[in-house]
Amino acid sequence: MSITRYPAAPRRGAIGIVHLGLGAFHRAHQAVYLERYRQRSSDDTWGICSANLRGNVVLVDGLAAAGHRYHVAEYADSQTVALREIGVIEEALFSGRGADGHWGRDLAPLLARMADPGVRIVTLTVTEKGYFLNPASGELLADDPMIAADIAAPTTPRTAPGILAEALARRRELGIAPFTVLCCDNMPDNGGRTRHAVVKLAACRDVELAAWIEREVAFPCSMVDRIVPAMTAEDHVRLVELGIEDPNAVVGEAFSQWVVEDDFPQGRPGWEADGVEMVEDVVPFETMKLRMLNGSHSLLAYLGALEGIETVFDAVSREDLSALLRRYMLEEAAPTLAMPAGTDLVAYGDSLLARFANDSLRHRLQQIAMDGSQKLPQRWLQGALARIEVGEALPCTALGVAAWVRYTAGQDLHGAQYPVDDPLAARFADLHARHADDAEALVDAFLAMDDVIPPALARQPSFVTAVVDAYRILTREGLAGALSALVRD
Ligand code: NAI
Ligand code: CS2
Repeated sequence: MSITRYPAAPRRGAIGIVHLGLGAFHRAHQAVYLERYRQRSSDDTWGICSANLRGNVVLVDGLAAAGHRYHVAEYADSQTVALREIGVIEEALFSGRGADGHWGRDLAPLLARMADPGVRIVTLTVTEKGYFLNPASGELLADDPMIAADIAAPTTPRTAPGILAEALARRRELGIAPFTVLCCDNMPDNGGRTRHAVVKLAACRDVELAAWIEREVAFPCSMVDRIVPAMTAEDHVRLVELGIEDPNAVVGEAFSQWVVEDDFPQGRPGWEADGVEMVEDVVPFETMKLRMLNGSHSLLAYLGALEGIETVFDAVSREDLSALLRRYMLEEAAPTLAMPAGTDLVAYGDSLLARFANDSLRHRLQQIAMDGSQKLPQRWLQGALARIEVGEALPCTALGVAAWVRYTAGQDLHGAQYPVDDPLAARFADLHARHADDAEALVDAFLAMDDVIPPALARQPSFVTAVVDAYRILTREGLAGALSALVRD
C-alpha cells in the first residue's frame, strides 16, 4: 500500500475566515486548501473559525479538545492514500440548539468574531436546506418557523441567513467593511441565492441595511467538488490500522476541485497555487457538476436504495446501472450544458464513473438520497425542462423522478423500511397515504409540488406520461425490469 503523510504546519495564525457548517465536507475540502496555503505561504492571516448552527456539538467540542487538529485521509483507491493533519481551524463554535433545548451557546462569540475587522471572508456549507429558500424558485421561505423566529428576534438569529444579516448589520454600524460571503453548497447560482436569502431577511428588519448589503457585499459563486462520505465505524478502523486514532478524522477521495468567482473586495488567500481555479464566471462549471455528477448520484441513490443497494461503489459495479449513468450524462445532461470551448464532456463523464468506482469509499446511497426536495431542481429538473421544451424525450430522468417518488414512501421494493430525511417528508407521507393504490394520481400529486417541480415541466404531457409509465414498471418489475425496459425503448 502506498501511504503519504503530510503533517500540519507547525505554526498557528490569525483568524481571517469564519465558516458556517463544520461538517465532513468543510474539513476535507476548504480546510485542506487552506492548510496547503499555510504550508507554502508566509501569510498567516487566513486561519478559520468554524461553527455549527445545527446538530453536531460533539465535533465542535471534540476539535477543541484535540487542539483543533484533525486528520483527512485522501484515497485514490484502497491501496493509495494521502494522510494529512490539518491545523488551520483555529477555533470551533456551536450556536445550535443544545441538549438543554437552549439555542445559541456560542452565538455571542460567533457574532463578535464575524464583526472582527480581521475576518474578511465568511464561507458556508450548511446544506441546501440551510438557506431556507424555495428549491424551485429560490425565493426566501419567509413563513418557515426558523426564519419567522429570526425576523422576530434578528439580533439573536438561529439560521445562516439570519446570522449573516446580523453580523453584517454590526459591521455596518461599526463602520467596518463587510466580509465577502462565499457559499460552498451544491446550489445553482449559489452566491446569488445566498445573497437573495440574506437581503430578503435583512429587509424584514431594515430596508436600508438590505440595500447596503445588496450594494456593498460580494457573494461570489463557487463550484465545489470532492466526494466526502459521512464517516463510518469501518472508516475509523481503517484509520487506526494506519496509526490514526482520531474521532474527528474524515475520509474522502483524492480528487478535489474548487472553482471560485474572483470577487473578493477585502482580499483573499492567494490560493491559486494550491489548485483553486479563480474564474470570472462559475456558472458553466457549477451547472456541469450539478447535472452530470450530482444528477448521476441522485439517479443511483433513488434507484439503488429501492433495490437495497448500499453504496455508490456497489451500485456502479452493476453494468446496467453504470450504463444508465453514461446514457443519462451523455444524452440527457450534457446537451443542456453550454461549456467553454475545449470542454470534453465525454471525458468528464468517464472521469465521474471512474471516481464513483473508487473501491475505498463507502458512500451510502441513503446519504445522497437525503433532502431530495432541495436537490432535484438543480440536478435534473431545470435541465429537463430545457430539453423537453424542444421536444426531446428524457427516459432516464423520468425513471429517476419515478424512483424518487417511490423512494419517499420510506420502504424499498423488497419491503425494507428506512427513514425519509427531507424537510418535506411529512408532505410526502401524506401524498403516499392518500394515493397509495393509484400510480397516476400519486405521480400527479408529486409533480404538482411547485416548490420542487418547475410548473412548466409538470405541464408537459410527455414528461408526465413517461414518469407514470416508469413508476408502473419500476413497482411491477423491479429495478432490473425498469432498466431493461429503458434499453428496449
Ligand atoms: P455533514 O452532514 O457532515 O454536515 C452538514 C453540515 O450542515 C453541518 O455543519 C450541519 O450543522 C449543517 N447544517 C445542516 N442543516 C443545517 C441548517 N438547517 N442550518 C444550518 N446548518 C445546517 O455534510 P457535509 O458532507 O459536510 O456536506 C454539507 C454540504 O456540503 C452538502 O450539503 C453540499 O451542499 C456540500 N458538499 C458536500 C460534499 C460531500 O461530498 N460531502 C461535496 C460537495 C459539496
Ligand atoms: C452528493 C454530493 O450528497 C450528495 O447529494 O451528490 O454531496 C457529492 O458527493 C458531492 O457534491 C461531490 O462533490
